[in-house]
Amino acid sequence: MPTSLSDPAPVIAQVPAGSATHCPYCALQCGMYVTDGQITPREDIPANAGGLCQKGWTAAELLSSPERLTTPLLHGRPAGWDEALGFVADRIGAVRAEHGPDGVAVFGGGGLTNEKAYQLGKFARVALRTSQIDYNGRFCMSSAAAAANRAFGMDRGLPFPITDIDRADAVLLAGVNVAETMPPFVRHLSEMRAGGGRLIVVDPRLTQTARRADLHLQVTPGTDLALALGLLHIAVADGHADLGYLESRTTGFEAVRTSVSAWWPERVERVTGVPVALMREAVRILGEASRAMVLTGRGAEQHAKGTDTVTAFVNLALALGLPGREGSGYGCVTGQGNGQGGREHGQKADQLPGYRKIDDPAAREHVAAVWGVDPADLPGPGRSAYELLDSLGTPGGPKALLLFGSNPLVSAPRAGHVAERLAGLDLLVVSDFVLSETAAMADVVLPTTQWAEEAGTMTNLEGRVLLRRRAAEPPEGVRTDLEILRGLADRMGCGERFPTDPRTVFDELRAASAGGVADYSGITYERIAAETGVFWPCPATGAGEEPHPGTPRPFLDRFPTPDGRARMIAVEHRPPAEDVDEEFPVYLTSGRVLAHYQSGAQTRRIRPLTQAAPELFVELHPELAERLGVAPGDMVRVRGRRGAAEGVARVNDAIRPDTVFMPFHWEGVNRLTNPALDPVSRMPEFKVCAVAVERLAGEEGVA
Ligand SMILES: Nc1nc2c(c(=O)[nH]1)N[C@H]1C(S)=C(S)[C@@H](COP(=O)(O)OP(=O)(O)OC[C@H]3O[C@@H](n4cnc5c(=O)[nH]c(N)nc54)[C@H](O)[C@@H]3O)O[C@H]1N2
Ligand SMILES: Nc1nc2c(c(=O)[nH]1)N[C@H]1C(S)=C(S)[C@@H](COP(=O)(O)OP(=O)(O)OC[C@H]3O[C@@H](n4cnc5c(=O)[nH]c(N)nc54)[C@H](O)[C@@H]3O)O[C@H]1N2
Ligand code: SF4
Ligand SMILES: [Mo]
Repeated sequence: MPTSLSDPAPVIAQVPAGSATHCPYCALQCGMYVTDGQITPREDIPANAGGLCQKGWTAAELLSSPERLTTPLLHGRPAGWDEALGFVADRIGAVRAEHGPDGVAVFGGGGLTNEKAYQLGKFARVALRTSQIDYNGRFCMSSAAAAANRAFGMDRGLPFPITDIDRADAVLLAGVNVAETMPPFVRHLSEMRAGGGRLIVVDPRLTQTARRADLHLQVTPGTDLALALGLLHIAVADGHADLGYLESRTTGFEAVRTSVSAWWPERVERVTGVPVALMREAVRILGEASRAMVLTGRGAEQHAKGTDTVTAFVNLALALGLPGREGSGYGCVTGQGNGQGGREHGQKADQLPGYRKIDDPAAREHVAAVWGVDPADLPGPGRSAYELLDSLGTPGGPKALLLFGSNPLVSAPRAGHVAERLAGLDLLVVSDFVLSETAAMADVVLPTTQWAEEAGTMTNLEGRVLLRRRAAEPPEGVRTDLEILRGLADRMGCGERFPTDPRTVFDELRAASAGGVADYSGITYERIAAETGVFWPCPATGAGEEPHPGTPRPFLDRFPTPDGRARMIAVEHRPPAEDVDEEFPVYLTSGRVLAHYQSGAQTRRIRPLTQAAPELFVELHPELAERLGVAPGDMVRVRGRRGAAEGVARVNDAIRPDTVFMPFHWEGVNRLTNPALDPVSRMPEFKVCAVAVERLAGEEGVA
């Protein structure tokens, strides 16, 4: 009898057995086959249609890497599973006895499959009964999510298939560098441009993406909100507002129109550094297009005003009549592999599965019934990611932390402080397949399986639910995250509530999500395999009824708000939380390079990738370099109010002279970044802080 995916059910066996899966990294979730450790791209997945980036091509190297963890570590020494899990359960028991259930915290990740993210949220609420759970998506998607929920009543990254981009007449990308962050995405933009479409890129740097654009708006870091207000001002003044659409599909336009009236173009140029003529041209291109898209990424979102910035771009899209029109719309370019699904099924501090709110009595009742517990026993909302990390080991804060799928020592803002907080814990437990910087600090490290060694579903940037199959044998000694959670639950007396078979967990997730905003109840592993993915919402239908087809474009007829209309909300620009001054005269911004992924825990262990991008660098403009006496290749120190980091100088005129850029794939930049939080989304201000840059004496480079 087939019982699990390692022993697949008949429909799945029609697909080349066990080898069709998806990339371990970003939200494009490129389809690939993994056969005997060799990777080949899949043609049938529209996002990549046969393409992969360098990270995807080399992803299998980590499966057999000597740096792979294959045995639990207890205070740094190898231990058996029984000893390690027994130790963790005992310590959790002791912390709970002394500090109550909120003494134990959980931190998850947007790279976890839907099944793991769901199980982690359930484990926190049912086994630990703690309110203290959040995840790294708070550093990634939360501002765009908050703005989309506010405007549309639903947060689905792209509310349309990615192939809609191919046929657009105009696309505006605000703070997105897909040429490095999702290379196969560029094909969709190229297709669009080949058909006569125009590309507008807003970025303080002339990135590889901006080089492909018709217009590059080289904005000052932290001023996108002013820019979006200015673009809307021009759109209204020049008669591009779609009044019929605004009347029938939105509310709030009048207040928004009034609020942008003071953002005349010359004022916006002074704040943003973007010339008036370029703004007018951008609006003309968008306004005259019959199919246009406004897309935001982390460059516009990772700010203490990210939610309002995205709201301003959404307002622009709404004024032009784009969202809910086929071939047009607003979208956020989601980041992590399961950045979308990871934010729907309950690893967020304020959330229950199906994108339900944890403080909604009806949601609590529904999910408690699926979990077989009393709704009154479910904890309430907890702290957001940075606030959680900041509270660790403090009076009133958690004393133990279980971490699955994140490396906050490298990736959290004000990382020096986060390191102190982690060091102050009574118990730090990390599940990982490599010894990340954070795992190296842990009391207990639990070695887990990697993407190709386990099954599960991932929801890509389009809201398309995909199936990862088990395509390789895991090394002896490792366990899946689901097995790890089960092992702990067993020792806490509730093991039977935590099955380890991904399909069983998915079936429970479907029931828990039924009736929620992100309804997966009509999606099955078989359907995903047969249809190359299913778009949520996809509610289950009754016996004998046609299955629900899934929802590629959820806003065509109405928005999922109480009155069916999109809500336009007036927002105001304000400066960054930390602006430049005499002591710290340069803006620091941060982001990604093609060869590395996130904190680098995975990609810094893959040789072709470290050869392509070997070290931390600081990108600066020739004018700034000259003023500082810095030559290409010199070591420079970047200093700010919270710490300092050193890197190799890269001098080029692709960046603004008032700004330096550093990638965050190595420890460093986050010692400098500002944990000022967005008041709505609790997203930290990764993309702008004030620094001083100096050449390190005696470290002369070669020009
Ligand atoms: N190679 C690679 N690809 C990845 C990842 C990775 O780590 N490496 N991570 C994945 C994840 S989780 C995510 S979230 C996505 C992120 O994907 P992107 O959002 O494309 O990535 P970033 O490089 O963080 O930021 C994009 C751009 O924002 C610009 N920027 C900086 N400050 C500002 C500003 O104030 N305004 C504007 N308009 N732009 C600004 C930067 O110069 C940068 O070019 O990538 C995914 N793909
Ligand atoms: N300065 C600056 N900082 C940033 C950003 C920025 O633009 N600038 N971007 C932010 C963004 S958008 C993000 S998404 C975060 C990401 O930053 P992190 O949260 O640190 O993400 P990763 O580096 O992907 O960490 C994932 C860790 O979990 C492990 N892992 C991967 N898959 C699994 C799994 O299935 N199970 C388990 N148990 N472990 C797994 C990996 O080996 C790795 O050690 O960084 C944020 N930090
Ligand atoms: S673009 Fe993203 S999903 Fe595709 S191969 Fe590269 S890292 Fe993997
Ligand atoms: Mo992200």
